[in-house]
Amino acid sequence: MKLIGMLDSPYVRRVAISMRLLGLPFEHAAISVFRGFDAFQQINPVVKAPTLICDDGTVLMDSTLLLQYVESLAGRSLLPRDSAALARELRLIGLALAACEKSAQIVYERALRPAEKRHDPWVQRVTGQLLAAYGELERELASRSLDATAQGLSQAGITVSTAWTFTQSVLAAQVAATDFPALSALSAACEDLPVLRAIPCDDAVELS
Ligand SMILES: N[C@@H](CCC(=O)N[C@@H](CS)C(=O)NCC(=O)O)C(=O)O
Repeated sequence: MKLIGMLDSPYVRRVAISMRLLGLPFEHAAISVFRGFDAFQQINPVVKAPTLICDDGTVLMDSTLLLQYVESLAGRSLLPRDSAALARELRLIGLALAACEKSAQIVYERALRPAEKRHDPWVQRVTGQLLAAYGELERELASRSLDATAQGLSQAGITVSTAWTFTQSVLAAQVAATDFPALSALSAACEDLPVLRAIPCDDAVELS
């Protein structure tokens, strides 16, 4: 299998970390959806990261679908079986993925749209949604955090911490870490685990 996409993408990173945890070997190509658009297009005409090339050549996209596929290969899941625990994890993952999406929209708005064409009400709306997603996560985690040990790390822990690290790397001024102490603490604990340290939020890293 080959995972395409750069590790500064929280979507790519959550899949790479999960595959390592599931014990699934894979090749990695750190191709940018922007600087490497043409090369990416040769692999996946839709140019979405992450893209996974399966061993039979099938090309998959969307991190959640990739996780569904790799978990079926591994024969086990990083999500809990118990339905109440599952609902909580899925809520946290949904909030974290929304935060990733809103962070990326703000980054794209700044990096790709000429300043004179920016629509401030849109940026305000997206920023409000981003802060709402992290506000909900903070509230949830302050009342009950997640297991951040190597043995207990689940998909929610992976996705929440990779989302938070991504947002802090690109929008630290808009999302002040001091306003989100429970999220910051959980993320710091997860980022300190060997599997996350080995797969950093860094566009220069290509996994071997
Ligand atoms: N829902 C998707 C989102 C993936 C996504 O938006 N990835 C970004 C890179 S961080 C991308 O492909 N951007 C290029 C584009 O959308 O044109 C997932 O979970 O994989």
